[in-house]
Amino acid sequence: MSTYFEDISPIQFASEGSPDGLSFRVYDADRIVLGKPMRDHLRMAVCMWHNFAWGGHDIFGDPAFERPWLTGQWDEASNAMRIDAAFDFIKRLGAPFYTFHDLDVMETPDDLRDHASKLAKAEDRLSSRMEETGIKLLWGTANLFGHRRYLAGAATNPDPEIFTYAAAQVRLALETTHRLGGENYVLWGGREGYESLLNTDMTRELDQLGRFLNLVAEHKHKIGFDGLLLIEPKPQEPTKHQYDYDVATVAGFLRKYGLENEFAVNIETNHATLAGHSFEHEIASALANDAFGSIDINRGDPQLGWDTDQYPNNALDLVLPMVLILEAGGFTTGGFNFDTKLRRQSIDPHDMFHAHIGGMDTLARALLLAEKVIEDGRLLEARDERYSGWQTEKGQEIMSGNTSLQDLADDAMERNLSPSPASGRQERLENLLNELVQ
Ligand code: XLS
Ligand code: NI
Ligand code: NI
Repeated sequence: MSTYFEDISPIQFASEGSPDGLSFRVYDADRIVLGKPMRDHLRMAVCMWHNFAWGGHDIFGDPAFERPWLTGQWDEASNAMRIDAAFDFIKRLGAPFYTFHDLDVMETPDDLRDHASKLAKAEDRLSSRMEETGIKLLWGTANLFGHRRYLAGAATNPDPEIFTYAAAQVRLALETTHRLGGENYVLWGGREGYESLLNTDMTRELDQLGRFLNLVAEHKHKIGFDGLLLIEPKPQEPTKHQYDYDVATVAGFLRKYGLENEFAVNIETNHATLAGHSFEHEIASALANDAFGSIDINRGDPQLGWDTDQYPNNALDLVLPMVLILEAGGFTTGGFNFDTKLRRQSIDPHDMFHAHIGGMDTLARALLLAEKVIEDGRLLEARDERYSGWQTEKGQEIMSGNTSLQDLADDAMERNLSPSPASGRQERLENLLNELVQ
Protein backbone atom coordinates (compact mmCIF):
# COMPACT_ATOMS: atom_id res chain seq x y z
CA MET A 1 0.00 0.00 0.00
CA SER A 2 1.01 3.59 -0.52
CA THR A 3 2.80 5.55 2.21
CA TYR A 4 2.41 9.00 0.67
CA PHE A 5 -0.41 10.05 3.01
CA GLU A 6 0.71 8.01 6.01
CA ASP A 7 1.06 10.93 8.41
CA ILE A 8 -2.60 11.80 7.93
CA SER A 9 -5.03 10.02 10.21
CA PRO A 10 -8.48 9.12 8.93
CA ILE A 11 -10.60 12.27 8.82
CA GLN A 12 -13.17 12.31 11.58
CA PHE A 13 -16.19 14.42 12.33
CA ALA A 14 -15.47 16.93 15.13
CA SER A 15 -18.02 19.72 15.35
CA GLU A 16 -15.50 21.97 17.12
CA GLY A 17 -12.94 21.29 14.42
CA SER A 18 -9.27 20.48 15.06
CA PRO A 19 -6.26 22.82 15.11
CA ASP A 20 -4.77 21.25 11.98
CA GLY A 21 -8.06 21.60 10.09
CA LEU A 22 -8.01 17.91 9.22
CA SER A 23 -11.50 17.04 10.42
CA PHE A 24 -15.07 17.52 9.25
CA ARG A 25 -17.00 20.20 11.05
CA VAL A 26 -20.33 19.45 9.39
CA TYR A 27 -20.13 16.23 7.39
CA ASP A 28 -21.12 13.51 9.81
CA ALA A 29 -21.69 10.52 7.55
CA ASP A 30 -24.19 8.73 9.81
CA ARG A 31 -26.20 11.79 10.84
CA ILE A 32 -29.80 11.39 9.78
CA VAL A 33 -31.22 14.20 7.67
CA LEU A 34 -34.79 13.92 6.43
CA GLY A 35 -34.83 10.22 7.23
CA LYS A 36 -31.52 9.25 5.61
CA PRO A 37 -27.84 9.35 6.60
CA MET A 38 -25.84 12.23 5.12
CA ARG A 39 -23.60 9.70 3.39
CA ASP A 40 -26.55 8.36 1.37
CA HIS A 41 -27.94 11.77 0.49
CA LEU A 42 -24.63 13.10 -0.78
CA ARG A 43 -23.00 9.99 -2.32
CA MET A 44 -19.72 11.86 -2.72
CA ALA A 45 -16.96 10.76 -5.08
CA VAL A 46 -13.29 11.67 -5.54
CA CYS A 47 -12.11 11.86 -9.16
CA MET A 48 -8.93 10.13 -10.27
CA TRP A 49 -7.91 12.53 -13.02
CA HIS A 50 -7.39 15.90 -11.36
CA ASN A 51 -6.08 14.48 -8.11
CA PHE A 52 -3.88 11.65 -9.25
CA ALA A 53 -3.23 11.97 -12.98
CA TRP A 54 -2.79 15.74 -13.40
CA GLY A 55 0.62 17.01 -12.38
CA GLY A 56 -0.29 20.65 -11.85
CA HIS A 57 0.91 21.89 -15.24
CA ASP A 58 -0.91 24.73 -16.99
CA ILE A 59 -0.52 26.34 -20.41
CA PHE A 60 2.39 28.41 -19.13
CA GLY A 61 4.06 26.07 -16.70
CA ASP A 62 5.41 22.63 -16.04
CA PRO A 63 4.00 20.12 -13.56
CA ALA A 64 4.03 21.57 -10.03
CA PHE A 65 3.14 18.58 -7.89
CA GLU A 66 5.87 16.23 -6.73
CA ARG A 67 4.05 12.97 -6.16
CA PRO A 68 5.97 9.71 -6.19
CA TRP A 69 3.69 8.30 -8.90
CA LEU A 70 4.14 11.32 -11.21
CA THR A 71 7.38 10.09 -12.68
CA GLY A 72 6.79 11.36 -16.19
CA GLN A 73 6.34 7.72 -17.29
CA TRP A 74 2.96 6.03 -17.28
CA ASP A 75 4.47 2.63 -16.75
CA GLU A 76 3.55 -0.34 -14.62
CA ALA A 77 5.26 0.90 -11.46
CA SER A 78 3.95 4.47 -11.54
CA ASN A 79 0.46 3.35 -12.44
CA ALA A 80 0.28 0.88 -9.58
CA MET A 81 1.53 3.60 -7.23
CA ARG A 82 -1.09 6.02 -8.52
CA ILE A 83 -3.99 3.61 -7.97
CA ASP A 84 -2.77 2.61 -4.52
CA ALA A 85 -2.25 6.23 -3.46
CA ALA A 86 -5.73 7.16 -4.69
CA PHE A 87 -7.43 4.46 -2.65
CA ASP A 88 -5.29 5.26 0.37
CA PHE A 89 -6.34 8.91 0.06
CA ILE A 90 -10.06 8.21 -0.42
CA LYS A 91 -10.06 5.74 2.47
CA ARG A 92 -8.46 8.25 4.85
CA LEU A 93 -10.85 10.94 3.62
CA GLY A 94 -13.89 8.73 4.10
CA ALA A 95 -15.63 9.39 0.78
CA PRO A 96 -17.69 6.40 -0.35
CA PHE A 97 -17.06 6.61 -4.14
CA TYR A 98 -14.51 7.35 -6.85
CA THR A 99 -14.71 8.13 -10.58
CA PHE A 100 -12.22 7.56 -13.41
CA HIS A 101 -11.43 7.77 -17.13
CA ASP A 102 -9.80 4.70 -18.68
CA LEU A 103 -6.54 6.61 -19.26
CA ASP A 104 -6.35 7.85 -15.65
CA VAL A 105 -5.77 4.39 -14.30
CA MET A 106 -3.72 2.56 -16.91
CA GLU A 107 -0.27 2.59 -18.45
CA THR A 108 0.07 4.48 -21.73
CA PRO A 109 -1.02 2.04 -24.45
CA ASP A 110 0.96 1.46 -27.66
CA ASP A 111 -2.09 0.57 -29.74
CA LEU A 112 -5.70 -0.55 -29.36
CA ARG A 113 -4.96 -4.17 -28.41
CA ASP A 114 -2.41 -2.94 -25.93
CA HIS A 115 -5.06 -0.54 -24.59
CA ALA A 116 -7.37 -3.51 -23.97
CA SER A 117 -4.75 -5.52 -22.09
CA LYS A 118 -3.46 -2.60 -20.03
CA LEU A 119 -6.98 -1.60 -19.06
CA ALA A 120 -7.68 -5.17 -17.99
CA LYS A 121 -4.59 -5.08 -15.79
CA ALA A 122 -5.72 -1.79 -14.26
CA GLU A 123 -9.16 -3.28 -13.65
CA ASP A 124 -7.62 -6.07 -11.56
CA ARG A 125 -5.83 -3.57 -9.40
CA LEU A 126 -8.88 -1.32 -9.01
CA SER A 127 -10.99 -4.31 -8.16
CA SER A 128 -8.59 -5.47 -5.40
CA ARG A 129 -8.33 -2.00 -3.90
CA MET A 130 -12.13 -1.64 -3.99
CA GLU A 131 -12.55 -4.92 -2.20
CA GLU A 132 -9.99 -4.03 0.48
CA THR A 133 -11.32 -0.54 1.16
CA GLY A 134 -15.05 -0.84 0.43
CA ILE A 135 -14.82 2.22 -1.83
CA LYS A 136 -17.29 1.99 -4.71
CA LEU A 137 -17.34 3.27 -8.26
CA LEU A 138 -19.82 6.09 -8.95
CA TRP A 139 -19.00 6.18 -12.66
CA GLY A 140 -16.43 5.34 -15.25
CA THR A 141 -15.80 7.02 -18.59
CA ALA A 142 -13.45 6.92 -21.58
CA ASN A 143 -11.02 9.68 -22.43
CA LEU A 144 -11.98 10.44 -26.05
CA PHE A 145 -10.33 13.85 -26.17
CA GLY A 146 -6.69 13.75 -25.00
CA HIS A 147 -4.92 11.81 -27.76
CA ARG A 148 -4.19 13.62 -31.04
CA ARG A 149 -6.28 11.09 -32.97
CA TYR A 150 -9.27 12.90 -31.45
CA LEU A 151 -8.26 16.40 -32.62
CA ALA A 152 -11.45 16.59 -34.67
CA GLY A 153 -13.64 14.75 -32.18
CA ALA A 154 -14.46 11.09 -31.57
CA ALA A 155 -18.07 10.29 -32.61
CA THR A 156 -18.27 13.52 -34.63
CA ASN A 157 -14.95 12.96 -36.42
CA PRO A 158 -14.95 13.28 -40.21
CA ASP A 159 -13.14 9.92 -40.33
CA PRO A 160 -15.26 6.79 -39.65
CA GLU A 161 -12.10 4.92 -38.61
CA ILE A 162 -11.75 7.28 -35.65
CA PHE A 163 -15.44 6.79 -34.83
CA THR A 164 -14.74 3.05 -34.86
CA TYR A 165 -11.69 3.41 -32.63
CA ALA A 166 -13.78 5.45 -30.18
CA ALA A 167 -16.47 2.75 -30.24
CA ALA A 168 -13.87 0.18 -29.23
CA GLN A 169 -12.58 2.40 -26.43
CA VAL A 170 -16.09 3.02 -25.06
CA ARG A 171 -16.97 -0.65 -25.24
CA LEU A 172 -13.92 -1.48 -23.12
CA ALA A 173 -14.55 1.34 -20.63
CA LEU A 174 -18.26 0.53 -20.31
CA GLU A 175 -17.62 -3.17 -19.75
CA THR A 176 -14.88 -2.39 -17.23
CA THR A 177 -17.23 -0.02 -15.39
CA HIS A 178 -19.91 -2.71 -15.40
CA ARG A 179 -17.61 -5.40 -14.00
CA LEU A 180 -16.39 -3.03 -11.29
CA GLY A 181 -19.99 -2.49 -10.19
CA GLY A 182 -20.04 1.12 -11.42
CA GLU A 183 -23.36 2.83 -10.78
CA ASN A 184 -23.30 5.03 -13.91
CA TYR A 185 -21.36 5.54 -17.11
CA VAL A 186 -20.57 9.09 -18.25
CA LEU A 187 -20.04 10.53 -21.71
CA TRP A 188 -18.74 14.06 -21.61
CA GLY A 189 -18.63 15.49 -25.14
CA GLY A 190 -14.83 16.05 -25.08
CA ARG A 191 -14.10 17.37 -28.56
CA GLU A 192 -17.59 16.74 -29.95
CA GLY A 193 -18.06 20.24 -31.29
CA TYR A 194 -16.39 22.52 -33.81
CA GLU A 195 -14.24 25.57 -34.37
CA SER A 196 -15.45 26.76 -37.76
CA LEU A 197 -18.31 26.02 -40.17
CA LEU A 198 -15.82 26.51 -43.01
CA ASN A 199 -14.77 22.90 -42.47
CA THR A 200 -17.70 21.46 -40.50
CA ASP A 201 -20.91 19.76 -41.60
CA MET A 202 -22.91 20.18 -38.44
CA THR A 203 -25.93 18.13 -39.52
CA ARG A 204 -23.73 15.18 -40.36
CA GLU A 205 -21.76 15.45 -37.13
CA LEU A 206 -24.91 15.51 -35.02
CA ASP A 207 -26.23 12.45 -36.85
CA GLN A 208 -22.94 10.69 -36.12
CA LEU A 209 -23.19 11.57 -32.42
CA GLY A 210 -26.80 10.33 -32.34
CA ARG A 211 -25.68 7.07 -33.97
CA PHE A 212 -22.79 6.65 -31.57
CA LEU A 213 -24.97 7.14 -28.50
CA ASN A 214 -27.53 4.68 -29.86
CA LEU A 215 -24.73 2.12 -30.19
CA VAL A 216 -23.66 2.76 -26.61
CA ALA A 217 -27.23 2.35 -25.34
CA GLU A 218 -27.67 -0.92 -27.28
CA HIS A 219 -24.46 -2.26 -25.81
CA LYS A 220 -25.44 -1.27 -22.31
CA HIS A 221 -28.54 -3.46 -22.63
CA LYS A 222 -26.62 -6.25 -24.30
CA ILE A 223 -24.22 -6.58 -21.38
CA GLY A 224 -26.93 -6.04 -18.74
CA PHE A 225 -25.49 -2.85 -17.27
CA ASP A 226 -28.32 -1.37 -15.26
CA GLY A 227 -26.70 1.90 -14.20
CA LEU A 228 -27.53 5.20 -15.87
CA LEU A 229 -25.86 6.41 -19.03
CA LEU A 230 -25.11 10.08 -18.48
CA ILE A 231 -24.25 12.89 -20.86
CA GLU A 232 -22.35 15.79 -19.32
CA PRO A 233 -23.34 19.09 -20.96
CA LYS A 234 -20.78 21.85 -21.46
CA PRO A 235 -21.12 24.92 -23.71
CA GLN A 236 -17.54 25.48 -24.86
CA GLU A 237 -13.98 24.37 -24.12
CA PRO A 238 -12.16 22.63 -25.62
CA THR A 239 -14.07 23.47 -28.82
CA LYS A 240 -15.63 26.85 -29.47
CA HIS A 241 -19.09 25.30 -29.92
CA GLN A 242 -19.65 22.10 -27.93
CA TYR A 243 -22.68 20.18 -29.22
CA ASP A 244 -23.88 19.28 -25.69
CA TYR A 245 -24.23 22.96 -24.82
CA ASP A 246 -26.53 22.70 -21.81
CA VAL A 247 -29.24 20.46 -20.37
CA ALA A 248 -31.98 21.81 -22.63
CA THR A 249 -29.85 21.31 -25.75
CA VAL A 250 -29.03 17.75 -24.69
CA ALA A 251 -32.70 17.02 -23.96
CA GLY A 252 -33.71 18.17 -27.45
CA PHE A 253 -30.87 16.19 -29.02
CA LEU A 254 -31.86 13.03 -27.16
CA ARG A 255 -35.44 13.32 -28.39
CA LYS A 256 -34.37 13.82 -31.99
CA TYR A 257 -32.35 10.60 -31.88
CA GLY A 258 -34.88 8.57 -29.87
CA LEU A 259 -32.60 8.42 -26.84
CA GLU A 260 -34.67 10.24 -24.21
CA ASN A 261 -35.29 7.06 -22.25
CA GLU A 262 -31.69 5.90 -22.46
CA PHE A 263 -29.68 8.86 -21.18
CA ALA A 264 -29.83 11.24 -18.27
CA VAL A 265 -27.45 14.12 -17.56
CA ASN A 266 -24.44 14.68 -15.36
CA ILE A 267 -24.63 18.39 -14.53
CA GLU A 268 -21.44 20.24 -13.66
CA THR A 269 -21.78 23.41 -11.60
CA ASN A 270 -19.29 25.42 -13.60
CA HIS A 271 -20.53 24.15 -16.96
CA ALA A 272 -23.86 25.74 -15.98
CA THR A 273 -22.04 29.00 -15.23
CA LEU A 274 -20.16 28.86 -18.53
CA ALA A 275 -23.49 28.37 -20.35
CA GLY A 276 -24.83 31.54 -18.74
CA HIS A 277 -27.17 29.63 -16.44
CA SER A 278 -27.41 29.23 -12.71
CA PHE A 279 -26.63 25.76 -11.37
CA GLU A 280 -30.20 25.42 -10.08
CA HIS A 281 -31.52 26.26 -13.54
CA GLU A 282 -29.69 23.27 -14.99
CA ILE A 283 -31.01 21.00 -12.23
CA ALA A 284 -34.57 22.24 -12.74
CA SER A 285 -34.14 21.80 -16.48
CA ALA A 286 -33.01 18.18 -16.01
CA LEU A 287 -35.91 17.46 -13.68
CA ALA A 288 -38.37 19.03 -16.11
CA ASN A 289 -37.02 16.75 -18.85
CA ASP A 290 -36.97 13.59 -16.66
CA ALA A 291 -33.23 13.51 -17.17
CA PHE A 292 -31.71 14.24 -13.77
CA GLY A 293 -28.84 11.85 -13.11
CA SER A 294 -25.71 13.00 -11.30
CA ILE A 295 -23.60 16.04 -10.49
CA ASP A 296 -20.02 17.23 -10.90
CA ILE A 297 -19.90 19.71 -8.04
CA ASN A 298 -16.87 21.76 -9.12
CA ARG A 299 -17.48 25.47 -9.44
CA GLY A 300 -15.89 28.20 -11.54
CA ASP A 301 -14.62 31.62 -10.66
CA PRO A 302 -16.96 34.53 -11.35
CA GLN A 303 -14.19 36.48 -13.07
CA LEU A 304 -12.84 33.68 -15.24
CA GLY A 305 -14.55 32.32 -18.30
CA TRP A 306 -13.04 28.84 -18.29
CA ASP A 307 -13.31 25.59 -16.38
CA THR A 308 -11.35 26.27 -13.19
CA ASP A 309 -12.72 23.14 -11.44
CA GLN A 310 -12.68 24.61 -7.94
CA TYR A 311 -13.96 22.97 -4.78
CA PRO A 312 -17.35 24.22 -3.64
CA ASN A 313 -16.95 26.49 -0.63
CA ASN A 314 -20.15 28.48 -0.43
CA ALA A 315 -23.04 26.52 1.04
CA LEU A 316 -25.52 29.34 0.45
CA ASP A 317 -25.09 29.00 -3.32
CA LEU A 318 -26.01 25.34 -3.01
CA VAL A 319 -29.16 25.57 -0.89
CA LEU A 320 -31.62 25.99 -3.74
CA PRO A 321 -29.94 23.29 -5.87
CA MET A 322 -30.08 20.98 -2.86
CA VAL A 323 -33.76 21.76 -2.18
CA LEU A 324 -34.61 20.93 -5.80
CA ILE A 325 -32.75 17.63 -5.62
CA LEU A 326 -34.32 16.66 -2.29
CA GLU A 327 -37.81 17.61 -3.44
CA ALA A 328 -37.34 15.36 -6.45
CA GLY A 329 -36.47 12.45 -4.14
CA GLY A 330 -32.68 12.75 -4.24
CA PHE A 331 -30.19 10.75 -6.28
CA THR A 332 -30.94 7.25 -7.48
CA THR A 333 -27.63 6.01 -8.90
CA GLY A 334 -26.06 9.48 -9.11
CA GLY A 335 -24.08 11.44 -6.56
CA PHE A 336 -21.87 14.46 -6.06
CA ASN A 337 -18.56 13.95 -7.83
CA PHE A 338 -15.67 16.27 -7.00
CA ASP A 339 -14.41 16.86 -10.55
CA THR A 340 -12.20 19.38 -8.80
CA LYS A 341 -8.56 20.29 -8.87
CA LEU A 342 -6.19 22.00 -6.49
CA ARG A 343 -4.80 25.44 -7.22
CA ARG A 344 -1.36 25.02 -8.70
CA GLN A 345 0.39 26.44 -5.62
CA SER A 346 -1.25 23.88 -3.30
CA ILE A 347 1.59 21.41 -3.52
CA ASP A 348 1.47 19.64 -0.14
CA PRO A 349 -0.22 16.29 0.43
CA HIS A 350 -2.34 17.99 3.09
CA ASP A 351 -3.79 20.38 0.55
CA MET A 352 -5.72 17.61 -1.17
CA PHE A 353 -7.32 16.76 2.17
CA HIS A 354 -8.17 20.37 3.03
CA ALA A 355 -9.73 20.82 -0.39
CA HIS A 356 -11.99 17.77 -0.14
CA ILE A 357 -12.83 18.34 3.52
CA GLY A 358 -13.97 21.86 2.64
CA GLY A 359 -16.00 20.61 -0.30
CA MET A 360 -17.64 17.82 1.68
CA ASP A 361 -18.45 20.13 4.59
CA THR A 362 -19.92 22.66 2.18
CA LEU A 363 -22.25 20.04 0.72
CA ALA A 364 -23.17 18.82 4.20
CA ARG A 365 -23.94 22.39 5.30
CA ALA A 366 -26.06 22.97 2.19
CA LEU A 367 -27.91 19.75 2.96
CA LEU A 368 -28.69 20.89 6.51
CA LEU A 369 -29.85 24.29 5.26
CA ALA A 370 -32.03 22.63 2.63
CA GLU A 371 -33.52 20.47 5.36
CA LYS A 372 -34.42 23.67 7.23
CA VAL A 373 -36.06 25.17 4.17
CA ILE A 374 -38.05 22.02 3.53
CA GLU A 375 -39.10 21.54 7.15
CA ASP A 376 -40.09 25.18 7.50
CA GLY A 377 -42.22 24.78 4.40
CA ARG A 378 -43.08 28.44 3.83
CA LEU A 379 -40.96 28.93 0.71
CA LEU A 380 -42.28 25.87 -1.02
CA GLU A 381 -45.84 26.69 0.03
CA ALA A 382 -45.47 30.18 -1.38
CA ARG A 383 -44.33 28.72 -4.69
CA ASP A 384 -47.21 26.22 -4.79
CA GLU A 385 -49.66 28.92 -3.80
CA ARG A 386 -48.74 30.87 -6.94
CA TYR A 387 -50.10 28.02 -9.02
CA SER A 388 -53.15 27.26 -6.88
CA GLY A 389 -55.48 28.35 -9.69
CA TRP A 390 -54.38 25.25 -11.56
CA GLN A 391 -55.78 23.05 -8.81
CA THR A 392 -59.30 24.34 -9.44
CA GLU A 393 -61.66 22.40 -11.68
CA LYS A 394 -61.15 24.94 -14.42
CA GLY A 395 -57.36 24.70 -14.25
CA GLN A 396 -57.41 20.92 -14.29
CA GLU A 397 -59.79 20.84 -17.21
CA ILE A 398 -57.43 22.97 -19.31
CA MET A 399 -54.51 20.67 -18.60
CA SER A 400 -56.52 17.48 -19.14
CA GLY A 401 -56.45 18.05 -22.88
CA ASN A 402 -60.24 18.02 -23.23
CA THR A 403 -60.69 21.69 -24.04
CA SER A 404 -60.01 23.42 -27.33
CA LEU A 405 -58.74 26.91 -27.96
CA GLN A 406 -62.26 27.75 -29.11
CA ASP A 407 -63.79 26.45 -25.84
CA LEU A 408 -61.45 28.66 -23.88
CA ALA A 409 -62.08 31.65 -26.11
CA ASP A 410 -65.87 31.18 -25.86
CA ASP A 411 -65.66 30.91 -22.10
CA ALA A 412 -63.48 34.01 -21.86
CA MET A 413 -65.92 35.97 -24.07
CA GLU A 414 -68.98 34.77 -22.25
CA ARG A 415 -67.60 35.92 -18.92
CA ASN A 416 -65.93 38.97 -20.51
CA LEU A 417 -62.86 37.87 -18.61
CA SER A 418 -60.56 40.49 -17.11
CA PRO A 419 -58.12 38.76 -14.75
CA SER A 420 -55.65 40.88 -12.79
CA PRO A 421 -51.97 40.02 -12.19
CA ALA A 422 -50.60 38.94 -8.81
CA SER A 423 -47.30 39.87 -7.19
CA GLY A 424 -44.44 37.41 -7.62
CA ARG A 425 -43.19 38.48 -4.15
CA GLN A 426 -39.58 37.73 -5.08
CA GLU A 427 -38.02 40.09 -2.54
CA ARG A 428 -40.25 38.74 0.22
CA LEU A 429 -39.09 35.22 -0.64
CA GLU A 430 -35.44 36.28 -0.81
CA ASN A 431 -35.79 37.68 2.69
CA LEU A 432 -37.44 34.51 3.87
CA LEU A 433 -34.61 32.40 2.44
CA ASN A 434 -32.07 34.63 4.16
CA GLU A 435 -33.94 34.26 7.42
CA LEU A 436 -33.92 30.48 7.10
CA VAL A 437 -30.23 30.12 6.35
CA GLN A 438 -29.01 32.33 9.22
C1 XLS B 1 -14.57 18.59 -18.46
C2 XLS B 1 -15.41 17.59 -17.82
C3 XLS B 1 -14.75 16.26 -17.57
C4 XLS B 1 -15.78 15.19 -17.36
C5 XLS B 1 -15.26 13.80 -17.47
O1 XLS B 1 -14.84 19.79 -18.41
O2 XLS B 1 -15.91 18.15 -16.63
O3 XLS B 1 -13.85 16.34 -16.53
O4 XLS B 1 -16.40 15.33 -16.12
O5 XLS B 1 -14.77 13.51 -18.72
NI1 NI C 1 -17.02 17.04 -15.21
NI1 NI D 1 -15.65 20.39 -16.49
